[in-house]
Amino acid sequence: MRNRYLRTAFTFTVVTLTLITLFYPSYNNMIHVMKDVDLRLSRDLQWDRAIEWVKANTPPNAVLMTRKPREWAWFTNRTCVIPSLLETESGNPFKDLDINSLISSIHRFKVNYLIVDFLFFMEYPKLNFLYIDPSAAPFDLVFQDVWYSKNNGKIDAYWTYIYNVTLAKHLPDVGWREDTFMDGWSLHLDVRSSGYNASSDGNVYVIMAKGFGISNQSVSYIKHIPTIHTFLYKYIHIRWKTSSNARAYVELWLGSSAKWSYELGTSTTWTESVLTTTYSGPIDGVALYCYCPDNSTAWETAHYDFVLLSMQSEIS
Ligand SMILES: [Ca+2]
Repeated sequence: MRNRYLRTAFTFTVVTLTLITLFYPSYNNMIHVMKDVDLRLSRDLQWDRAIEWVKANTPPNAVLMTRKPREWAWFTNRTCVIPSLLETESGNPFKDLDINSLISSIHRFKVNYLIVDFLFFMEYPKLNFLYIDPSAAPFDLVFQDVWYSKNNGKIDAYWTYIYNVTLAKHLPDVGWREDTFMDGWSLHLDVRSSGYNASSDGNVYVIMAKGFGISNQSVSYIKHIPTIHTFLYKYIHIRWKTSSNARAYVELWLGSSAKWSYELGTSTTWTESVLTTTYSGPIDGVALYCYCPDNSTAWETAHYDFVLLSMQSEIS
């Protein structure tokens, strides 16, 4: 019995050792290849410090969005997704990707961090402002790093930016409902009226204008807001009414230029409108109008109950 046991143990040991001896070189070789790839990619693309930052500063369940999801998943142990269009006319799912589709996929895949590097800059032409000018991005820049490379005496800079895109999912509405209508409005435009005024009772903002005598004239007031981006704030909710000869207008401004204007029209009863902005970019002001298409000389009015810029088509 004992003899048979020993024989079995011996055979087992010999077989195991033989297997290890046979396969260890290729296992060992694989490990070296993988380590090589690991180091080489990491160094070539200059992500080293960005990778360390992700590992040290993001929770293990954070979702990253990057042009190289496999490599970033390998290096950081985080879930990674690629920004890409599902359908595209040009056949290139990267070339046509704009900020609106990027934000949709950020929401869809519950992304927390967006990695923008030189490769991202090259492959997403409609998003290259995220590389060129991070201050224009609608996200929080949480990390940046630069690496310089000397090519034929010329020095090139390669940046890696990491944006926290979580905040973009929970932005509060911007605008005016009640007493926030009271202050900060200033006369913006007065075209040939003989009188104008704007006031708020803490609930409704009223713009009055009279005595144009010629058609298509207007009075408007503007209020400045912190810079926001209409590709995030896509919708304008507005409750308004006018006198029978006036029309209501709303405009979005950046600095001293109007970026988008919309004619609400005439309504002598309160009307709620949800507008979708077609301009995509930053704004820092909203102008409200009392526009008079007729040559009436009577007082005309435009009333605004609320004006809210929002990410959603429903007011939250
Ligand atoms: Ca109100």
